[in-house]
Amino acid sequence: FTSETYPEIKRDPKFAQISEDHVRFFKELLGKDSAVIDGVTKDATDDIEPFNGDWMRKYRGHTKLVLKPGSTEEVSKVLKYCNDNMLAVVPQGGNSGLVGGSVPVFDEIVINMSRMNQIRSFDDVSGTLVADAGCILETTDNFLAEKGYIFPLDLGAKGSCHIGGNVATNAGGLRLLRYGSLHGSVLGIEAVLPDGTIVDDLSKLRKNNTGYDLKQLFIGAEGTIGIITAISVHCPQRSKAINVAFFGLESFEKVQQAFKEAKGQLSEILSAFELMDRPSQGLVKKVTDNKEPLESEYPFYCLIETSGSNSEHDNEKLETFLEYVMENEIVSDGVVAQDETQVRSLWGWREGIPECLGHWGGVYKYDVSIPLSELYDLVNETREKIEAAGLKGDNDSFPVVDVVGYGHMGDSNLHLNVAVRRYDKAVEKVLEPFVYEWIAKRSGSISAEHGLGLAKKNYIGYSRSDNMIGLMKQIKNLYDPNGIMNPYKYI
Ligand code: FAD
Ligand code: 2HG
Ligand code: ZN
Repeated sequence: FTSETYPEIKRDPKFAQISEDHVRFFKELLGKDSAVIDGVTKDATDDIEPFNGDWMRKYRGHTKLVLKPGSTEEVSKVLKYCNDNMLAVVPQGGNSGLVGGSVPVFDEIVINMSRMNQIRSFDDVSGTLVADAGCILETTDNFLAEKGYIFPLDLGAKGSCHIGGNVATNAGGLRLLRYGSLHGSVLGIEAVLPDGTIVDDLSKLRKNNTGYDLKQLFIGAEGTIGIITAISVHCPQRSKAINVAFFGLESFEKVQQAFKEAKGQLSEILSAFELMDRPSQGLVKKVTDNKEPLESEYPFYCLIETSGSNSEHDNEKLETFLEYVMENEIVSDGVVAQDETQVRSLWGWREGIPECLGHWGGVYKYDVSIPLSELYDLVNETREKIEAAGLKGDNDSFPVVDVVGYGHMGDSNLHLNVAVRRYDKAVEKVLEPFVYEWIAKRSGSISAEHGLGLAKKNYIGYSRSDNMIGLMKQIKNLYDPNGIMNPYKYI
């Protein structure tokens, strides 16, 4: 999946090659040792390769220059210089993105945000946090935990992703069901446009109906119109009572019934409802060899989390719910975590899936949104097609290890993953455009939460009309007329 395997992408000759003069300018601006990793003048202060490759080891660029600005003013000077000199750039946060958006395609300069990692302010009455874009999600959430608050987003890559990267991708994660989308909880944004303009929209207000809400354009833009340097976000109170239950179920019909009952009976304390199929759990078992939570195997598993302020009240509700779903044979077996260690261990069976699936070499990933009733049909049909093509088996002569489905049931968001021993054109031919056509027929989304990046750039038309794509291009041209921001990606 390097740029060589996308023969249709050619380096745009309008972009300048990085010269020693450019490098000299950046070194003077940012300071040689802490801020510039340089392969142009051959005196790189650090290994440049981790900035060129993505988390999945699927996409690899060829940058020779990584810049780490330490302030909004520095980001502004860097971008203005790049824009004036037609140097293409890629904004990079924690580099945990799953669509190849955070690494260069050719020699674009990587602007890595890790040095901008300070909390700017926190108001413990309103719960409003203002922080630099390069703060790591987990570190930020630990800071909030001490104050009794929680970041309104959680995901498996929390230890490495940046809050700026989360906003740039409009990440969804494990508790969107409870806290909603970042489009709602982000109150303000500070960003820099390619010409160096600082967009100062770091509002702390929940209500502000004074014209266009321009910050929304940066949420989910994937670094194509500017660099987010800080965000202001509304953080909810951290719940004191957390319960986690893990169930085995006989059919996807029963999963849907369980979800309906969970919403009805647990209502305001329900904070996550996650789905895992047997093949996904089988692969986690193979990789970790941990003891599974339930004695028997089931075709489907659900993880339910409740968060509330009164453990007695929450336990009572959860017990009533459990009795109901067991008595009515909606759920076949289940376990409730008894302590914090068990909470983490149960979550491990869900959060550990992406990492375990990569164990055999590669994964074809589809992150889709479809009406709930049909959510799992896509996995069944894809598995049938892969098996019929003779591509799946237990030994090295077969490229496919397994076809699995899991995801954020509560948000109708399925992760269809095909774990492979090697990337293989025969597998790709079965998967595409089949998956995209299947989604388009149901008016679903080909990217529910990971974005488009490089991976999905050719498929946006399956989820957006020509009219919508045309409007997006107009916005791109307005904010980035020279096209230096994250080129060759989706727009
Ligand atoms: P990067 O990967 O560095 O960048 C992602 C995109 O944002 C790129 O296009 C980049 O150019 C742009 N960007 C980054 N920072 C900025 C900035 N400051 N300004 C402008 N543009 C910027 N995603 C989900 O939605 N839900 C999940 O549950 C989820 N779980 C994951 C679990 C694992 C194990 C992994 C590896 C990934 C997961 N992801 C998930 C995907 C990924 O973690 C998210 O997309 C995350 O929000 C990316 O943040 P990042 O800082 O790593 O950004
Ligand atoms: C998750 O929900 C992430 O675990 C990753 O969004 C999904 O790797 C994937 O396909
Ligand atoms: Zn996800």
